[in-house]
Amino acid sequence: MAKDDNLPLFETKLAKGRILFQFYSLLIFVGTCFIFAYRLSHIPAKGEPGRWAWMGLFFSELWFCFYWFATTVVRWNPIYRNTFKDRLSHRYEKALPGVDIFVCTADPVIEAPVMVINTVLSVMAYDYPPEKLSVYLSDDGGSDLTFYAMLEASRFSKIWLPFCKKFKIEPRSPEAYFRTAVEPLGEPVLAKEWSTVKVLYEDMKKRVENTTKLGQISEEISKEHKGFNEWILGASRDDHQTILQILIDGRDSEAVDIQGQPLPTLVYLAREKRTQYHHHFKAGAMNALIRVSSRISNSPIILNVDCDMYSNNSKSVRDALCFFMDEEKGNEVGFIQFPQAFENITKNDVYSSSLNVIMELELPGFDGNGGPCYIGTGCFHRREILSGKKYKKNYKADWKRWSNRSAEESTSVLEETSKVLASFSYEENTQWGKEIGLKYNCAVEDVLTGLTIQCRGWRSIYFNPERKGFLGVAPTTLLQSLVQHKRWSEGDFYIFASRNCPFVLGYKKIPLKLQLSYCIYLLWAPTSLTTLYYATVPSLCLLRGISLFPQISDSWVLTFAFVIFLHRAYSLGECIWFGGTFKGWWNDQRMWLYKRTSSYFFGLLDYILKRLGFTKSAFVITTKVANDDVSQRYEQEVMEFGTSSPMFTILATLALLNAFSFFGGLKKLIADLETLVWERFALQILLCGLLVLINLPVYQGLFFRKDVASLPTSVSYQSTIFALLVCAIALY
Ligand SMILES: *[C@@H]1O[C@H](CO)[C@@H](O)[C@H](O)[C@H]1NC(C)=O
Ligand SMILES: *[C@@H]1O[C@H](CO)[C@@H](O)[C@H](O)[C@H]1NC(C)=O
Ligand SMILES: CC(=O)N[C@H]1CO[C@H](CO)[C@@H](O)[C@@H]1O
Repeated sequence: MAKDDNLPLFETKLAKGRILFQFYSLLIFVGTCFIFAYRLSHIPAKGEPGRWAWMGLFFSELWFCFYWFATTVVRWNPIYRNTFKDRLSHRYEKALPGVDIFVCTADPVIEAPVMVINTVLSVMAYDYPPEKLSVYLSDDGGSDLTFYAMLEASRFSKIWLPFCKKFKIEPRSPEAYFRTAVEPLGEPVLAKEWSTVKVLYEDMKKRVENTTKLGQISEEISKEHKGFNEWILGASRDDHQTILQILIDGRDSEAVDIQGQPLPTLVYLAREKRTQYHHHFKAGAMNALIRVSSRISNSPIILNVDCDMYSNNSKSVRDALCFFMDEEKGNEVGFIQFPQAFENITKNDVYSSSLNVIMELELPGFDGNGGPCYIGTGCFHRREILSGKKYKKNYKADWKRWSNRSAEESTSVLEETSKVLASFSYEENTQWGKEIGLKYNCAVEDVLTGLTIQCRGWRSIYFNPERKGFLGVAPTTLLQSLVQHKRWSEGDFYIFASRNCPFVLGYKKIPLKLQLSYCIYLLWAPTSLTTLYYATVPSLCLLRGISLFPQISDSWVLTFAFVIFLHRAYSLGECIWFGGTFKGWWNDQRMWLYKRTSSYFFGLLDYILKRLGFTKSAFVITTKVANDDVSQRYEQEVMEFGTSSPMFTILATLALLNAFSFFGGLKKLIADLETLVWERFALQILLCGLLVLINLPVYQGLFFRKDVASLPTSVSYQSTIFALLVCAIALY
């Protein structure tokens, strides 16, 4: 036995510079105490104007302080992980477990089939024994176009996989690879094969795109595979029988690539859908996949990725196994979450969609507090935990006893017997969606499912390698970004306000610091109210002539200045540290405000309306394809409005309201140079001015831009009227 046989398969490191952060937190804490002391000792007397506004402000500050406390708990103790893949393969190469990979897509128009198969090909090409890999595509769009693309992918994989392995290329999504790779002219062998494969890929892409554009399968193509018959029988998007096709059966001795090596199993699934039944969106699709795969391959490890997230690192499976198979700590690990990273981020990240601080700092912080949440994609699970298994001391994974399939069972028999598992009736009156599988009836089923798993005693691990494991496409318009956050905030608040609240569900099951950590996302929605308050009331009071902050000559002003300055300076530092720019930070501040005043506010409204029984939940997928104009504006970092949406009306109203108040305040200042207006209102004018500054793109969109992506005139009218109305009410 070699002596490294006892060494762990992964290591954990503490973040550096925690002392500095702790010192900073202490300063903020003391500063905030002073602010509260000021608020309490200076409450306007009964009958004086502004008493209620003052109380509201005090309450908002209390709330912000609590929220800040939760974000500090998250940042207190971030940890970082590192794996030793060489030790893994040295010890376990022959005994590696099977891995099932789920890719979910929901709409052939929004999620282009070419993108979907690129993701599928990238995960088929993992550096892992192919006979142990099975890739499942769940197509909730139930589209023959996607099926056709998968058929093409299954053929192309026979060339692509050996090519990847022979030349060890990265990344293994053909589109991403050929987009960035330079032709290897120096190496004749590679160069020849390289251009052949490239041409073959481009041809296939053309065929898939042509068919997608046409919107239907030609008769010639439909003769190529028996699977197309399912659509001839009449399958529409929301009403069809289960369609299950095993495109490559890894057990089949003929399923080999052009070099005679085995291929991963590849399965296409469109679960049964009937218009009269609720199908539970992605959670329903995942649960159908869990059942179907348990019949076909039943691997002990499941990876799930969204269809726009290709694998950027062919070793990610091995990374994940280093955690699961570690002899000492591996057995308590339930799931391993990789970060969500994007390749479409522009330099200054206008919509703040890189989620950098969340991925680089907050989730490592969760890990330090007991384990990251599950974020729905790029996550490896143990199959058992998805069937509701509780962690027990001395649990030991058995990586062998898995396959349910008898040796002589043919592919078509297997297809038939697996189909029932994806049918509707199968779930009726069972625990699926409740105790087993992913949870239903929540817009962020992933977070809820992850929390439940943690409460069953399993540890989760966050693994964020330098080279990202998965790369996706970030929202490229303002509305997409706002709508996405609306759904998240609504679902998150739903969890908080239900019996699944971390403080209730997790009581004595997960550490208190982890329960608190969850709050920073679960409480997004209510944070909208205090933000709205802070963004309107001080400005309106300025207009009205009510002072809410200390005079500039008063020493109390120092505490406000100190806390605000330090807090923002820290945030700027954090942003720059994780690879941002100053402008990127400024954009992030704007998006912080916009998300809180529109997305989270509407998320809260939606939650309340749903509770009162008014609206049904609808899962809105954010578009992953953009037309050329939109992409161009995105690349130039010009803010995209273009349509009228209540969210834009709110944003524009707030922007105008602050502009009016700001100019009203200035007017007072100039008219009354004697009477110390500046003295009394300095902080309010400053706050209002900052809000105006941050809203510059909105004024541009309202008045100065003429392109199609400016704010529509209807929004301009509405917001102007609303803003004037509110100002008038405040004045009289
Ligand atoms: C795709 O369609 C174009 C015209 O729409 C045609 O010229 C081209 O040959 C088609 N390509 C393939 C691969 O079918
Ligand atoms: C993706 O992988 C490539 C190498 O294949 C690497 O150069 C690149 O940095 C990776 N991207 C990210 C965001 O990590
Ligand atoms: C949807 C979208 O905008 N996709 C773009 C992502 O970024 C790549 C490279 O920067 C573009 O080629 C895509 O069009």
